[in-house]
Amino acid sequence: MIRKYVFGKPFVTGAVVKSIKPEIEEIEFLKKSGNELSFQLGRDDIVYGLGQMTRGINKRGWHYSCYNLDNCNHQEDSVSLYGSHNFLIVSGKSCFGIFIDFPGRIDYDIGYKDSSQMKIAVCGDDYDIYIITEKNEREIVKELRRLTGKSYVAPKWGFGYCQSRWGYKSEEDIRAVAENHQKNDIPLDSICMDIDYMEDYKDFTVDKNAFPDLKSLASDMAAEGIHLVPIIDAGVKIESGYEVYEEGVKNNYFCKDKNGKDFTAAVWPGKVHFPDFLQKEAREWFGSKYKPLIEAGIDGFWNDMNEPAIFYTEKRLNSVMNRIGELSEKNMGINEYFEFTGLVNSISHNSGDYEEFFHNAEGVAVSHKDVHNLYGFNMTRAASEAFEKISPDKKILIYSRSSYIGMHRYGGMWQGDNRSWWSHLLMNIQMTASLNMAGFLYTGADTGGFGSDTTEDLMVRWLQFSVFTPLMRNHSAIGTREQEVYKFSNMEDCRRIIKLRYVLLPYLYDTYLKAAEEDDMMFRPLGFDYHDERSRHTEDQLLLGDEVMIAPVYVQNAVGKNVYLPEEMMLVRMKSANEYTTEILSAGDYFVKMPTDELTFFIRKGKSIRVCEGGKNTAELSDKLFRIGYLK
Ligand code: MIG
Repeated sequence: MIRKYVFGKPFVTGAVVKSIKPEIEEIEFLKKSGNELSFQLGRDDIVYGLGQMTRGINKRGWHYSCYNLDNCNHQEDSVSLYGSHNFLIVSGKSCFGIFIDFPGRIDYDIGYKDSSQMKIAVCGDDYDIYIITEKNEREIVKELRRLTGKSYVAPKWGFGYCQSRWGYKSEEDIRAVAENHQKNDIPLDSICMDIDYMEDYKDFTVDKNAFPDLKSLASDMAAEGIHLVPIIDAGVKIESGYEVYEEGVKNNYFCKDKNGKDFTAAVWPGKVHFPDFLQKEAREWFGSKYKPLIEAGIDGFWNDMNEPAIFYTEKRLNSVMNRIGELSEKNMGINEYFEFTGLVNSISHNSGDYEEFFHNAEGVAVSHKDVHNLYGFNMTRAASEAFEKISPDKKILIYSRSSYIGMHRYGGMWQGDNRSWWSHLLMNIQMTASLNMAGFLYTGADTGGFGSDTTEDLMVRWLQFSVFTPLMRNHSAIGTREQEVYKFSNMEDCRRIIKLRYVLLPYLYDTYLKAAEEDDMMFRPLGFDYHDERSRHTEDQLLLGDEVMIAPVYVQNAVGKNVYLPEEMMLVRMKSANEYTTEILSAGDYFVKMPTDELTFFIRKGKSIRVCEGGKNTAELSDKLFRIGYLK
């Protein structure tokens, strides 16, 4: 059951698809005072949720802020990431879900200042609160999905292995990736094209020197079963004569500054304007720009920098420069030195810049600050709605960096700029469960880690987790150690795991489709199905569908890990479709050896999964299907 409570005059975010009559009674469960909601946490209560966020599956013991942020240095103490998913489930004596539909900032203190108190501060007066009560956590999630709509369904090839790197500079680089996969017998379904393919980082352009004939490249790749997936950034370069810029200016499709002029910020292309994705016309216009690429044979995209990320604005840069000028005239003492570094660091991703521009929401000027969390959502909506028209018969793959609840209807998301850290592998595991709660089924993190240098064992361990997630993409940042798996001495182990992805694909894709159809989750915390204390507090094992439990290794040099089995399960060790062993283990604790050259997972009591013999890509999957698990 869902109850809706309306405060003030909420902005229509587009998160919700079902209209519900608001209650007039006092809000249930939570105490409201001004715009702060509080809840007394019981000793054993778990607080699930917040989608894309740092920390564990249980969000207790820290504070968070849902305000989309490009934070490529995020770690344990970060409080904001790329998306905002204001959905929590309190599970304990009472069990209920809360969804706050508000496009500005919301701060959460979940037992941080006082371990027995949860406090939610909405930074505004106008919002909807939905309280969901159902018989268990999984049903609460389903009810949220019925409220916010069906999850986007990615094409099957989006489940293939993807190789990506920021720094593939030319057609030759792309062809080399394809060839190396072929030569080394490593399956591959797609290659991402990062910003380097564009001419001067201009959206919807292709650098003619580096990529003289994108159409032939795409068709050569297609012949090998490989899809190209170019990136599109939010900011449109200011350059006279550049069509996208000219049209945007002419039609008032860009966000405006305080004086009604097109707002300028600097991102990769240099000075840019931001399309006003809150305007329907601007969405239709921007969406139509994907068409030539689709006509050239492209059928997948990733939308980046759409928080939107801002490297600097002229105004802030000038004021910082002036102050630095003043400081540099003196002989800088230690205090001035710290002021100086602080000033420099304040230039990028400064949320103060969000007060400087405005959207035209159906004729009303709205400060970006108040609707900030809707930007990436609407960029992806623009693309997704356009794809329905441009390519009604063929599903286009789309995933975004920034998001808000409701965007799950239009596309998937990747988990942003992580690092090649073991802690980020664990975070990836935990975040996958939380994202599923918020409706984001098509998701995955940069396998191997984006920033920092990866290691061979981190890569194979990460693959051992990503092998289960919808997006399985090896992506890394320019300047870091190259991490295409064929560059590693442990290529054979990596190849084995990637091949197993294709073996598992019938099961994975079916499970995903079923979750999308039934408004369900693909990945769940153990506590959703098992209610014993150990299960409820397990942070590093997940349930996949109704059949599988996974327990990935995320510690360097580990030979295995402690695994908790809430009930009898079958331990499966797989090296390939033809080489695997199974062993039935009764409920309890085990140290399970997990070598890097096999995939280790568990099949739940009485269940089985349908797999195949694999293939070099999703189009050429073997039709020899067989079952693993409890077979009668
Ligand atoms: O400021 O396009 O998250 O995946 O490789 C960095 C370059 C911009 C951020 C994305 C990342 C991508 C990178 N982009």
